[in-house]
Amino acid sequence: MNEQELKKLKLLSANIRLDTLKCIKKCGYGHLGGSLSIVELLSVLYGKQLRYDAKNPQWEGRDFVILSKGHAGPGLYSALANVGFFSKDWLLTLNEGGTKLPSHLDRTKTPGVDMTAGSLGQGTSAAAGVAIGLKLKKAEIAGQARNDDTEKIAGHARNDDTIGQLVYVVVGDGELNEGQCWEAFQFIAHNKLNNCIVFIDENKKQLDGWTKDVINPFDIEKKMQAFGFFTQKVKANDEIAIDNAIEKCKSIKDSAVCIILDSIKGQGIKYFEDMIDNHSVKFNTPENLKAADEAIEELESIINRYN
Ligand SMILES: Cc1ncc(C[n+]2csc(CCOP(=O)(O)OP(=O)(O)O)c2C)c(N)n1
Repeated sequence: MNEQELKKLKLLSANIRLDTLKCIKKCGYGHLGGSLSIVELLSVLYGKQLRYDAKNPQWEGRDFVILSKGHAGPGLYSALANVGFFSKDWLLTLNEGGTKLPSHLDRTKTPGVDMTAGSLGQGTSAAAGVAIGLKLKKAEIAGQARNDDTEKIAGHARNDDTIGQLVYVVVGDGELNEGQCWEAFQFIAHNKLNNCIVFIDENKKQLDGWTKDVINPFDIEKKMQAFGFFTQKVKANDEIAIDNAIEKCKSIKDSAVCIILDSIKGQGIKYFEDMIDNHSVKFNTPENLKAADEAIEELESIINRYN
């Protein structure tokens, strides 16, 4: 990645972080911690890696983004608004009656949202389905599909070494408590769905506290390896590392791929990183409001410096 590209991604990260904070503050409460921990990932996806057309969100040739931890909607909305899917004014209607931006994702309401999510775990199965569907479609286009023999089609797709449309699925570490995740991972690994990049946002916390204290996922990377995934672990605030890891995934032909994001809940804003209970943050105390205003000021000055 050259300096110009990195600057563009840093600027996008700062804007996504700023807008996430602003819209949750305006709403009065919301899932700040888990939205902030994926800001740099969203920046690399929407600023560099993804194929999309913001003016035609349903474009058939697009890559799919499935934010399985659907409560992090405000982060995704801020990314979508920053790359032109809809006006930034919409962000200030977060979770209001009649809004197009509900706190949890709804693909029937928001342009650019590919999967309705909020009930944890389900996005992993949807991602597996979309990924194998894309493989089958490609095999069909290539003329190798036989409608009467899906086994054969899947077998062929497995050996396919060209990378076309991709599925990017983002899963929380607390979300791994859902058995459905592991069922879907098995399917993705068994079918060697290398067109589905599984991101696990390991921010070490979930709703009720530390993930290890609620239901310990133990060593997530080792578990994904044991399930048959090619894995990489990267710092979640490092756009270059995330980008390189995605590039590496794209070169893997013969197995499923997973990137574990070593992240901090509340990432990028010290006050919210340090807040013990930062899953859903309420902006109803002078301390939280002051911290938000200071962070907004700081992010705006970072953005001005980049511009
Ligand atoms: C099936 C299901 N069970 C419980 C919940 C309640 N819930 C919402 S968020 C959350 C914690 C998720 O933790 P994690 O995936 O680590 O998200 P992050 O920390 O990144 O916000 C829980 C248990 C839910 N949304 N869906």
